[in-house]
Amino acid sequence: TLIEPHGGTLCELIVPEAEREALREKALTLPSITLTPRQLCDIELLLNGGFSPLRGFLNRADYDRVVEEMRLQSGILWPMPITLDVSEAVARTLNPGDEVALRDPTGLLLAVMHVEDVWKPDKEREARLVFGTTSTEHPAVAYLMHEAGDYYVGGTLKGVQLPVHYDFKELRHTPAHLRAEFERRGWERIVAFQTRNPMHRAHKELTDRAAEEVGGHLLIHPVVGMTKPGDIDYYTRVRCYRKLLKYYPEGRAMLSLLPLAMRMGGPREAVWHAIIRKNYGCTHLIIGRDHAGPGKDSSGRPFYGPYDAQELVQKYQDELGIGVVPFKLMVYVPDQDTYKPIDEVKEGERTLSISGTELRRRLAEGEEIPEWFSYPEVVAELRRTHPPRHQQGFTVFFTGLSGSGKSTIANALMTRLLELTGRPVTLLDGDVVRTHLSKGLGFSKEDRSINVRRIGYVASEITKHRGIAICAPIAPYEADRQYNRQLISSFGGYIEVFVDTPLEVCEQRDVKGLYAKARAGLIKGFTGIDDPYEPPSNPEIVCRTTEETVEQCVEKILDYLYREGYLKKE
Ligand code: PPS
Repeated sequence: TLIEPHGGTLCELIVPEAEREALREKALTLPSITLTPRQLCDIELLLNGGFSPLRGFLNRADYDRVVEEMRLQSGILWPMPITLDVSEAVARTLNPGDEVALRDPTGLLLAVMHVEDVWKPDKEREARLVFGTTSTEHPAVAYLMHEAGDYYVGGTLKGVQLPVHYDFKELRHTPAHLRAEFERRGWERIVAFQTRNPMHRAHKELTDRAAEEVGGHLLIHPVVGMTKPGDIDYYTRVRCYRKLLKYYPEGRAMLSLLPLAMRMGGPREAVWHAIIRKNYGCTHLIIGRDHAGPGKDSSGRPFYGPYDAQELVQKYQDELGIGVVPFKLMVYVPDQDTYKPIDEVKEGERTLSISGTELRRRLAEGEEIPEWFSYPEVVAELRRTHPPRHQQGFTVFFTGLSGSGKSTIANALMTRLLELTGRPVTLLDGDVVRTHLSKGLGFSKEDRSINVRRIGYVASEITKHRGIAICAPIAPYEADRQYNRQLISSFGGYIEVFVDTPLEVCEQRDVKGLYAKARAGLIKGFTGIDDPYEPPSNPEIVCRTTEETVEQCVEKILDYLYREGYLKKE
């Protein structure tokens, strides 16, 4: 017999087949809310019973007690507010007693909600009590303050269907499915491993030890809903987990994907994870160092203590009914070719470890990743989506006044790259862009901003596809350049080149005669004359065309690309 769900019954909220058609029909007459990515994750676990005993998004009284005491009105332990946030405009159209259709972004009906409360929450209080901080450096607090609507709608759900997934279908299970699978396999003691990162040998050793400790089987239960911004995408991770799975003894481990939207809420989140795993039929949960923590703030201070999560779950262990398997950090002991929890390492014993940052660096530089650290098949999967720099795309983004020499250097750089690499290169020059991409836009602040961000978007796509983009607009505003930098850097290299030619020189050159016209008042809002140019605050390269020739500028940029590894000498 398997462990009881939290609260005693598995609350699957999909109505019986016979009622679904009527519900769909009725929904046509109801107002609709289109769910956000995070709400889609939440509703999946509400509907499939992963969030048992919840029967919908929290109403006001449940919300208040969860925030303050980690309990539902019924007294049952529940640590995380699961709320449906909406804008003030939407909130104004809803009243207690109403019904509202909840849909995915394609319009597909997932559930009908019976509205119990509509209210404006005290977000600051929620942040402080639930996450222990009001700092928006905490991702959940940032979400709460900047992304979530200002009103909450609470009420029970009648589910029509689960959100649709087309990927990894055979690895997605509802709690009922997973429970049935455990029974089929005859598994009774099952320890779950929660993760949002790729797994390497340390994790393999740790999970093996955990399964031995509980005398049972292992469920690798990675989060594929929403994790911490900047994490490795789940497609890559799941391919890695699959490769790793082969290394467990036959019949010991199983992989299932959890469509959870994490909050990075540390201790409270750990209690939540325990409840979810219990609903999925697990008897134990591994809780490691800094479980579900968001890391450190910008001053280097961690949001939670390293073992706060373990302690909180252990405190409620009896009430939760699911066991905690606490784990210390695992380190490699090369002299014995084995992994050990750090507290079992003897004095003077040599240990090795590779941090996430160091791993990323090695991937980027195409450096060796030792076999003691990971398995060759896992590393191969990581390298597929994280190739060394010379196989990544990059963008060289020129900025400078009209007539500063951007286009000339950009064109010269393009021909040199074509000569050297044989790779596809796209030049997004100001004039080309304004003809093909931004026709109709003028030179107001808003239009320039749209123009520059459009260029950034196209460059980011080229970079994502591992090509080379060269951009050469004036790009007079720092905010737009920073926006592009952030966007493009998430896909590959971003190299900003400030063509720092003094206004007097540009004006003197006046290749197109535009400065003369601007001075004469024939062109209004000309950059440098009566419209601002904000010099870049952190360009990778500065070209001074009054001191350097075009060729020198180009060689300087090429040197940089070789030095940083974006180009490789054949
Ligand atoms: S921006 O600010 O980045 O959107 O500008 P960009 O797309 O690079 O376009 C600049 C070219 O347009 C011509 N032009 C003007 N420039 C600046 N201010 C005003 N008001 C203006 N009106 C027309 C000018 O020739 C710029 O080309 P370059 O190649 O920079 O000289």
